[in-house]
Amino acid sequence: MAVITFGESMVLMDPERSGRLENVSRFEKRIAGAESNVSIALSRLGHRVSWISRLGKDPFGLGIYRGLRGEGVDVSGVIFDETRPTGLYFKERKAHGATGVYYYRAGSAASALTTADLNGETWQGAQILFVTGITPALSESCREAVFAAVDTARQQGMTVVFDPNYRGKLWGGKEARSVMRQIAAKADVVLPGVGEGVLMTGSEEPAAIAFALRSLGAKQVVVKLGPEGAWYATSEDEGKVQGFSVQQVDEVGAGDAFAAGYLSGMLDGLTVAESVKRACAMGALAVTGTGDYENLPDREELERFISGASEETRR
Ligand code: KDG
Repeated sequence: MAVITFGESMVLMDPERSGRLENVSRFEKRIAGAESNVSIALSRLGHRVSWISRLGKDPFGLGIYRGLRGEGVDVSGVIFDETRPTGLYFKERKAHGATGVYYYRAGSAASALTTADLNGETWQGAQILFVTGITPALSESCREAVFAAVDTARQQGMTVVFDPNYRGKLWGGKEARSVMRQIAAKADVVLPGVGEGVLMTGSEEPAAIAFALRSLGAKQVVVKLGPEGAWYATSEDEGKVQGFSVQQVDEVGAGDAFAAGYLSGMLDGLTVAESVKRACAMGALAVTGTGDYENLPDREELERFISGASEETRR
């Protein structure tokens, strides 16, 4: 496998229309989860990726398992939990365009994930470990698993990529800040949004956030700026990459698509700036449709999108 990742996936109940959730009665059942979104995005781009998790032994867990397998993601490390359910969450599409989320995931199968479930000893040959700041917020055993996985990956010479993915509904800012800083210090690449950067470093400017995270130990930092693009910093180079302009439908999943674009660039040996451009293109495509990953491209579509957008800029 090129990439190993693990975390919780849930059934997403996606409202058929916008408006307050108490007045919405029809939902479409989908699959959601930051790490599985990244896995699907990578698989569609032709990379080999393994997603590890615990799912409830229920129809929702089975649906997620089959959905990911159908997308070409390796799910051989997934464990079905006989006693705990698959997590669930509802989206609310607010009239003014923002998206609200309501979780039903406390005590879920994935929250019982342990270090032993990851089988880190089988990762030899993999290039990248991708972890998010959602997993350490789920439970003590999940938090331990993240730190153990990062240590194992480092020992095996893998590149550790960390997306802080702060979820205020799962834990408080103070605790999150401390844990995320510890993970960032051990990561090779950190991919925060500006808000997460502020939380983790206290700095507000992208360049200052990147500098602070690099001072902690991260080698590359890419600060996501939404439609504006992203700011990147490494020991050799720093700069801004312009984003792509699209009609936004649903912003959820954009960060995961961005991460996948960046990982894909790394795996293909692109420069940091080129990888950031690919990441921005993936993020832009993700927001053009509803669902976390449904709108994500295959490689040909992605290349067409990037070159089409550059054509337009030149005209
Ligand atoms: O990035 C999108 C994810 O946040 C969403 O799919 C659900 O993983 C999720 C979470 O925990 O918020």
